[in-house]
Amino acid sequence: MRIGILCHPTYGGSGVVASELALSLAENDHRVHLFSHDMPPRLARAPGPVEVHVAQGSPYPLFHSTPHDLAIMSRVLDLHRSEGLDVLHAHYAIPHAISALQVRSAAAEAKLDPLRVVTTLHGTDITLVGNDPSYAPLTRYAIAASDAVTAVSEDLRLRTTDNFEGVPPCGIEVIPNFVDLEEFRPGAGRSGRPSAVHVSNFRKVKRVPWLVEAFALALEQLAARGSDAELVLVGDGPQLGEARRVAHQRGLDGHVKFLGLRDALPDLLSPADAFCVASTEESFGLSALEAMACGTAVVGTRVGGLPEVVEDGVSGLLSPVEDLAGFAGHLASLLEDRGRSSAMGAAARERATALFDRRRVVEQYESLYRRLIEGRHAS
Ligand code: GMT
Repeated sequence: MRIGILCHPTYGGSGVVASELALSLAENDHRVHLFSHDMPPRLARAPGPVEVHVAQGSPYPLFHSTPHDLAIMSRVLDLHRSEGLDVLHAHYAIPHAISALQVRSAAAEAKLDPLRVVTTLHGTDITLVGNDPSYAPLTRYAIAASDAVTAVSEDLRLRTTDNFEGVPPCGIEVIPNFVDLEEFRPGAGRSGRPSAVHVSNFRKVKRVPWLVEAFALALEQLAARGSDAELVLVGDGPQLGEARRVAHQRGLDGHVKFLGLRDALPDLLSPADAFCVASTEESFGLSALEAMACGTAVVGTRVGGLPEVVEDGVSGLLSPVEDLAGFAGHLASLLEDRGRSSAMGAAARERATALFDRRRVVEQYESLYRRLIEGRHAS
């Protein structure tokens, strides 16, 4: 198949899913083009035969900001005209689904080969951004007009049908995120000071300062029993400064390590006794899945699709979103009992293998594309 993928060039989340999907499809001998306004980091360091198109547009004094979305649409249309595409797969509704639909219309008007638009909803494109009154009408249109819509969790599918009245529930298929079990695998084992790790873009929704507070409470419990631990924070973003301030105020300078953006995720995830996710919203939790594949149990909040990824009490421990003491208690229990954290980590790896194996999930996308091309898709 000839497949075009549109995505945001993000370090995590949808940018990673789109890049990994592009690489896997190319490995399966499809012709794959990826379009973005910058190079997605996961793709930049991969050798796979995906053709990447970075379109940024030209600045002009009339524009408040350069409309790179239009430049991307132009590039897709040009490629469809010259080489032809069967499917255009938009990751994140705003603006990519709209761009893909516009290209589909332009292609139809020019009597080019038919183009099927698949939109994958990732989370905040429905819950925070897409639901905002300034974007909601367009998000509703994107969902209704796409040839197929997928959501990365059952929770997100339900939220979409609740938030966007009139979208038929059967019209949204759940295709979960996935992980490469070869790349993300358990390492040599744990030794030294017990550690918890967190990876994110440090946006408000991830609540990293709250996580540092929870770690401070956990450390107090551990210290009272003569134990010690550290928290490793990977990533960068708007709340990095506040997280640093909280760590300093709580006297945690020797216990919290800030590593900034890193690529060597398996090496950072696999030695940890726990992976922490303190988000107020999480449609799936891709980094939690990557940690699970590395054999690391998750301490998290019971929000969104996270309970579909982490089986509470088996592959991790989940607590209500405002329960700081509960979260801290879970963290302390895994940091002080290596036997328990290892057993949960092994269960986490098993769950990642059984449900979220890259090859199996990529097949689901291929099957959806085929059904669309053959005109067999129900909606
Ligand atoms: O968090 C975001 O706003 C970014 C978004 C994305 O598109 O990168 O993340 C969402 O998509 C990821 C990939 O499907 C999911 O693993 C994340 O859970 C989801 N983030 C939220 O729902 C907050």
